[in-house]
Amino acid sequence: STQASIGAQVDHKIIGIDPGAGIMTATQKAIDDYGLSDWNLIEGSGAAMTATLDKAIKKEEPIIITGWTPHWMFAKYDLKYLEDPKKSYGDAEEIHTIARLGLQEDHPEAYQFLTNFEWTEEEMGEMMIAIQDGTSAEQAAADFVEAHPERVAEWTNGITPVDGETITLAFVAWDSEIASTNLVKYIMQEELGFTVKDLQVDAGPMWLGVAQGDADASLAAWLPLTHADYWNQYQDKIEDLGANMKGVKTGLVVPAYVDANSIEDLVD
Ligand code: PBE
Repeated sequence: STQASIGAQVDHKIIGIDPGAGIMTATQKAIDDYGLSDWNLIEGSGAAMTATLDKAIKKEEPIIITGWTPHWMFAKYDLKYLEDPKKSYGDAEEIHTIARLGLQEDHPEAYQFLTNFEWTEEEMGEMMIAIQDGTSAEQAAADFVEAHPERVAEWTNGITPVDGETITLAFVAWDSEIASTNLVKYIMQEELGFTVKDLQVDAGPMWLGVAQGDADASLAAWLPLTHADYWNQYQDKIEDLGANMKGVKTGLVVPAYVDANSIEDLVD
């Protein structure tokens, strides 16, 4: 007997995240690019997606999710990206720090620190896994700073601490951005004298908030592809402070036991 197609096995569902996430737009594009018109992208959140993934893996059931790296799920489970020969999810993706216009003038020390801050997937992984294991985000940031004083010294080199200026960082509750935002908040508060408000919002309001100056900056801009729509809309009202991480990735992800290797394998 022939095995059911992967589509039939998962009811033609791709488990997505919050509707404003760039990976949702990219997945709609993949559905078009690969002729997957009978598939449905399910909206939810990052937390709901990982909960659904965990359940499926415990039962060894097939599942397809929208996934990204860095993410603790790759340390916890045996997962693989589906190959994307049509590059619906882009290529060399980076996470950028973006700032409101005028930040350099109003808060030069914050501007300098945010421009300096750049870390690696491995470093973020330390914090993400600690948070996933139950450490609070704030404690994970404190532990990271204690473990990596030389990195903190590089990022803060030459910056004179301020006296109680307030900075608002907008972020979306994706696990990667919870880690970066909490680390930057901790260093700006503990080492540089700022009061930092972390403002949790959806992706659209995050970009709009920085463009309108309601937020001073965000560590959560995925470019050039994932947030291309937001970038095209707001680039004139935002300053790009450059990458805070290079070599990141998004795509469709499955447990290693799923019998598919490429998005092309999803065609019935
Ligand atoms: N992500 C994680 C985001 C950016 C960070 C890949 C889920 C997105 O798709 O917009």
